[in-house]
Amino acid sequence: MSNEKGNKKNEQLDQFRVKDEGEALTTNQGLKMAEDEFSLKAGERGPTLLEDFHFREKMTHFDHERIPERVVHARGFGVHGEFEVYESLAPYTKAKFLNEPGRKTPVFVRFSTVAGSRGSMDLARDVRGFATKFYTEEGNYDLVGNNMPVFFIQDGIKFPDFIHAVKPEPHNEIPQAQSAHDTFWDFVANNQETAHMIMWHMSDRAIPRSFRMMEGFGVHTYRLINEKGQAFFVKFHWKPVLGVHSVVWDEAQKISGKDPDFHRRDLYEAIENGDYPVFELGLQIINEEDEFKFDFDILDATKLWPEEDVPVQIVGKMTLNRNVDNYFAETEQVAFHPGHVVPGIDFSNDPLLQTRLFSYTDTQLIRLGGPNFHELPINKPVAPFHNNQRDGYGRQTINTSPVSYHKNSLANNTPGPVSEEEGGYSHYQEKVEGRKVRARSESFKDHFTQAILFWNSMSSVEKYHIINAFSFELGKCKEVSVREQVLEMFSNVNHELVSAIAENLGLPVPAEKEITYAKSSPALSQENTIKRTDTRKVAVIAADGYPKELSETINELKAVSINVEVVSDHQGTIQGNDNTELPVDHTLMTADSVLFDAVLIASQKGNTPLFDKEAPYFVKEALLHYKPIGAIKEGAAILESLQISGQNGVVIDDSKQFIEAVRKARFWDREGKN
Ligand code: HDD
Repeated sequence: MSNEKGNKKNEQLDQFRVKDEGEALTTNQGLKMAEDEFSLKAGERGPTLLEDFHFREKMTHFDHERIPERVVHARGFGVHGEFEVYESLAPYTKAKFLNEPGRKTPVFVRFSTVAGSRGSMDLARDVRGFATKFYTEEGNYDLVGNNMPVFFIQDGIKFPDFIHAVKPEPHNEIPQAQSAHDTFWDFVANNQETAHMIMWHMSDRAIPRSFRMMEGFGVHTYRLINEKGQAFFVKFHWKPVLGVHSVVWDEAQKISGKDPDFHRRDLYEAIENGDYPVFELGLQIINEEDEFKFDFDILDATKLWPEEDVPVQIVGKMTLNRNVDNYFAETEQVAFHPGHVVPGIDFSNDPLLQTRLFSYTDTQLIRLGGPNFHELPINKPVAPFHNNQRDGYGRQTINTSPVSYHKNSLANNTPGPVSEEEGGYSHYQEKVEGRKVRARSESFKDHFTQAILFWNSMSSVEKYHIINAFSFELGKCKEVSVREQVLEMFSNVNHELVSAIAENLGLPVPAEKEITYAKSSPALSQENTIKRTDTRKVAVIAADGYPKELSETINELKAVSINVEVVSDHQGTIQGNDNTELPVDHTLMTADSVLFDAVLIASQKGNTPLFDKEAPYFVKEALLHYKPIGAIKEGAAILESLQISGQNGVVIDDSKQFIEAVRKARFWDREGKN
């Protein structure tokens, strides 16, 4: 855990931290209590008395311990960190935290899924929220994004409809944290602006390997404003230095049972181990005069800006380096809002963004119980705040002045607005004119071109996964009409895609449409991502009597920052044939192949039947999930018995090659061989 000095947010939080260990038990009034196990009764066997203030206080507090979960993104995990720019971005923005290299701005990041409840599993097929709060000297700036660069709808007035459709169906509250049901797909087919986002949602991006291995996107077009008042359209990106990686769907479903906390555990452990996740901030910038130069409308949140056309400039980095002290106080009570901006950052007219600017404060009012949620320690800016807002539930600030209005003479007209030069926020004076209408802009009406772009950009393995994801999801829909409508809709994207899904569903293939759009964007394919060994997790399966080469191999793996965990048939330690000892992290009962990136097997037999039964199964499952498999000495006998020794990514007695296989992560050419 990093406890940086000079981190203003951390210092501020310190004023609120309380250590209870070693202290006497008191009531909330500070009264020490002599008894906490028994309620106050009239006689030892008599009824409990109303007089028992201690019981009443304890029980009342407990009865009120829960707050409503977030209406979306209820399941999440937050961590602290810091952000710095590499070079001043003054040519684009006057935001101070983006102007000073070397200045470290404290951040709090909450990752989440969208549809599931607070206790749902991490590995749902879903979009991941990626919300960052920068505690800047000029006030809090929130970049509330996702791990996909586009969205399901174009106008936020449809957000309640969309969320109703994806959440568990209202009559029976089934299914939890899944889009594989009728109402979701009925919404999709009848709101075809969803087409592009659905391609992302059916892709591997919806089942990340780790929060540390996914991109983040601000999604909307925002504006940057520099000191001279010039404006630039901007899209924000977070690029993980570990690359973008996913699990496979079968694995995701199994992880959901074996470890529903897989993603939060992964992030928590990485930070505790000092493997701080790093994301680089990227900007795509379009000059104001180029607003109409593209074959899509840059205000449409269902469109991305292909990186090959508008390059992503890497401008800074964020390091996540501290876990929270208390989940509820920090992660549950943190309140993000795309409308929390600082001078130099402004909005565009994207109608999805515009509606979000209303929703976020509104939702905190019910979730956090009133208008003073900005005073909660996690939400409190490090910049001082002064205004004439007063009172309300849970007010903590003690405003001492009798004057709580503006304008005034009694306090010399303070607190009062300050000029832009003095840091006052002033909205970008965009010229707008038009009639009041409820309508979709003509320029928002192409729903399929970028869905095609996405499909064209996928590798054949990624395409195969998309076909399977559609087939799974639609296969779970009961209404044939819904399945048919979706097939018809996606025949606008690709014929091969819908033909394969139709075949899996046993439905007629929709008539082939003429599709001429042939562009692709290599940046969209995960095949082209960074591949590294750092923090990849290898299960070493070994038993007493393991070969002497194992210790050496483990050292080699650790030298390239691979995390090694020993899995055996009993807890405690195991002894090698060279009399070395290894502590056991898991047994074959408590660990499972889906929780690791690769397997290294060093023994053929254990002391218990558990080894004979589970070790080959462990290896076989890793094989079916295309993962690297290594064997040392007699461990190879297990590979022989499974008849897999010749396959790609299966390495015997060669630690260098095994490390290379771990770096590569998956061996897709095994498809159809096992
Ligand atoms: Fe939203 C939460 C991201 C569209 C209304 N949203 C929420 C969170 C993330 C996003 C990451 C969780 C924040 C946290 O961790 O506490 N939302 C997005 C993105 C969108 C988007 C990237 C499209 C580009 N959202 C969106 C629309 C609306 C909302 C169109 C409504 C008009 N979102 C909400 C909300 C939530 C929320 C109801 C629920 C909890 C919260 O705000 O604090 O206000």
